[in-house]
Amino acid sequence: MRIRAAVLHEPGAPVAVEEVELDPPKEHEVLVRVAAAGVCHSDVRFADGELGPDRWPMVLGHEGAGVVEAVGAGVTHVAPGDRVALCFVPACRACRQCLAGRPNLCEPAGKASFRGTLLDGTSRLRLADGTALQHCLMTACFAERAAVAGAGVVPLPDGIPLWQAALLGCGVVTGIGAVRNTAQVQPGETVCVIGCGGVGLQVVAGARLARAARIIAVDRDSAKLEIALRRGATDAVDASAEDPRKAVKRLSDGGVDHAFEVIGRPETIRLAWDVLRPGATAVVVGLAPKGVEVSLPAIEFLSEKSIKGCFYGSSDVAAELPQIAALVADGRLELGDVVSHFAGLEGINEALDRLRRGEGARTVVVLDSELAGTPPRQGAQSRSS
Ligand code: PAD
Ligand code: ZN
Repeated sequence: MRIRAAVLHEPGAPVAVEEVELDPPKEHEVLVRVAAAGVCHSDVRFADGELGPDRWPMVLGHEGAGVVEAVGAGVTHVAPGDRVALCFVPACRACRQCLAGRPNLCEPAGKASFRGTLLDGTSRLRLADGTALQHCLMTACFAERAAVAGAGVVPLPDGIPLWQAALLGCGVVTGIGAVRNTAQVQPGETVCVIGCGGVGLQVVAGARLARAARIIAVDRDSAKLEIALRRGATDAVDASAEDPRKAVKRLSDGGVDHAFEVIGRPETIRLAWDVLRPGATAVVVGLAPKGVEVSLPAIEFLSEKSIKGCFYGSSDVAAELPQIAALVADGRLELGDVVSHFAGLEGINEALDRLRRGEGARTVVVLDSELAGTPPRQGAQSRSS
């Protein structure tokens, strides 16, 4: 079928919104009518060619929600008409990482994701001239429809509009999972969140849900720091106005138990390290461009500080996303407040530019306004196209 999609032809050029061909789902795959999709800084990394060569042409988008339209043979956990969130690691449940309890690091899913294909190594997407298109993180949801792996759709409970559910499959699962699973923050501990964009604001909420005693939000945009305070941060540090290293150390009485870096830059990864108390851990959620290196003062390993990576919140998304959606449905986790802008598919370049400039928390691209549901008037500041 012919669908409209946001296509990255080559980094540096604007993303094109055009008609492409989408083949029907094969065995163990699902066709989803996309309702809405969030624009994440990882999309900027792809669009700017920062994740290495050969990652285009590609249909972008990896955070979204919609309604199942068709299922391939062997898919039994969803049926046409079901509301679903998209998940970009369709875990095989059989490889050594899956069997070791780390389905976010599923090996076959990782390989396909890196190739830009679905799990069988082929693409369902083509340009009008027949050129195969890559699927961004096996999701490719800046498009009217998406063909994805069966395990790439997670059924949603009622009571959560799809424009909000669109955020679950990347930013929310990653941010909440970073706190719960990667860092395992305990009640009463002290947390610092460096970078309070679409993902960092979920880390803040995760820390509140984990009952951290002190949650210090760091950003250089005061608008996002205000949202962080509303989501449970106890302190805000404007890195454009004061030295964040000194401020966090002062506020945490010498250093925090957990520092989360949610930007992907060497200087802020170093900052996360520097604000730790002895024995504490820095978690790097931010995705740095390929080739970027970080240096640490090695003598400080003597104080038993550690640093660890985080992919997809170290989460078992099929199990945890419904639990997180339930928190949203019963009012314990707000999602609408992180949405700063709505856009149509044509607004994608503007949304990517806003992220490059550090403006706005999350843009939600609405592909089907009827399915997406109506956001409250005061929910987002503007509709950019
Ligand atoms: P974003 O652009 O919405 O947020 C980044 C925030 O950092 C913005 O609020 C900026 O104002 C702020 N910022 C930038 N530079 C500085 C600085 N020097 N000091 C203080 N604040 C600063 O991005 P996002 O929230 O969509 O994504 C954040 C990162 O997380 C990004 O690198 C993305 O690729 C990565 C990511 N990782 C995973 C994962 O699985 N690890 C998943 C999803 C996103
Ligand atoms: Zn993302």
